[in-house]
Amino acid sequence: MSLQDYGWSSYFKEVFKTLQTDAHGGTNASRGCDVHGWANTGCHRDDAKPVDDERLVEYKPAIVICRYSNYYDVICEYGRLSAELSGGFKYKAGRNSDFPAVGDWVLIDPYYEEKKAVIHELLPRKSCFSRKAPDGKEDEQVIAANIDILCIVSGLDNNFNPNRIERYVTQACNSGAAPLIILNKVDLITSRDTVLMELRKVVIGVDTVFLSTITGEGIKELRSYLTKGKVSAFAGSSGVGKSSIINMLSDNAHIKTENVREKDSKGRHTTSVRQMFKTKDGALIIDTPGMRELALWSSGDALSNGLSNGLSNAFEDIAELSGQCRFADCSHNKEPGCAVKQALENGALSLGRYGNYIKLQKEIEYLERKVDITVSGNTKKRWKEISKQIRKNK
Ligand SMILES: Nc1nc2c(ncn2[C@@H]2O[C@H](COP(=O)(O)OP(=O)(O)OP(=O)(O)O)[C@@H](O)[C@H]2O)c(=O)[nH]1
Ligand SMILES: [Mg+2]
Ligand SMILES: [Zn+2]
Repeated sequence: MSLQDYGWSSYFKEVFKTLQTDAHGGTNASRGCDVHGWANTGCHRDDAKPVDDERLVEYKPAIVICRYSNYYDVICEYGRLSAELSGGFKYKAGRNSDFPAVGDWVLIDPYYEEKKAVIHELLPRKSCFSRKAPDGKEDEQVIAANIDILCIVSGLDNNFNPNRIERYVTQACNSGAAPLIILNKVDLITSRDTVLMELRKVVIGVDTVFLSTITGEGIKELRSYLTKGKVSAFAGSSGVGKSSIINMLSDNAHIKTENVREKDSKGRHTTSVRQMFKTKDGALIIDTPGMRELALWSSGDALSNGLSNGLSNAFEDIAELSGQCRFADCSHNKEPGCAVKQALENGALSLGRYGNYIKLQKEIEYLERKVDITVSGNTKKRWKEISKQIRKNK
């Protein structure tokens, strides 16, 4: 089992390495600074606690693929284990968002023979799709972590509501995931133009796929977005067909689906757990329970800023060399007078490390582009206002 298949990227690898190095030989001072400073590596858990346990070096990274109320299913390099939180973890965690969500990378102490594990740490998130907790408390509920794409599913029966879609798009942009609109049950309508016209009044510039799990239309187009190693979450109201779509995309998903109520096309909240599956192309897809409402939640920090800082921190050597490049905005690729390339040539910098840096830089640029997604002027303005308001209220 390869962790890369589950999205274990250079970003997580670097964070994990830093943690281990610090736990192994770091002084208390450096541990306090680096491990405390999750924010420097792009995490919005600005008060994340340092790792006390010297056994950290023995812990293994694992991804959470299913969250039940008291335990988690995780995948590590040796396969699937059933995991519980350590006492220390529960003690340290205060807010909802401190607990692992599906898509999160955690550090576990594995007990392979019993197929069990204990979760000790949560690695900082690259992105995080949240809403305000539905129980009325001022707290965040993380729906899925580290996702690249948010598939916003809408049914073209009585469920179709462009304003609701706009809300999801807004929250996707806020979370650092690229939104993709899926208009399902296209077999039920005659005019797509009317639907698109209604949608484009509020949402512009977001890719949209017409789909039907009955005729199979649009599945191929949808697959073209869900490529190997990419993580996407399917969200929307109950009964729109999220689980039906996932059943079509993944051979090992056999999720229960249920008819909607005829009079208002409302679903019956059939899915109750968040769970990750794999498509045959190697993409990771998360099914989520239908949402009655999506109350916006802002994680506050500018995600891309955090990530860029994280990159310079993790690759201090390259950051230092960058200062000697001829051009201030050198991308260390083809520019003349590049100190990084020169270090590569004279062996001061290894090709592997340089490769990791470039890959990570691309990932960050991708994230930045996604955050800066082209929603219509009005939507953007309103979104900015909403985000500002939320931050003020925090
Ligand atoms: N006509 C039509 N019906 C569909 C389509 N896709 C799904 N359905 C039906 O819609 C109903 C609800 O589908 P689910 O997949 O259970 O919906 P869900 O979004 O997972 O619902 P929750 O789990 O409650 O959030 C089922 O009866 C499906 O058969 C479609 O493309 N066309
Ligand atoms: Mg479902
Ligand atoms: Zn350079």
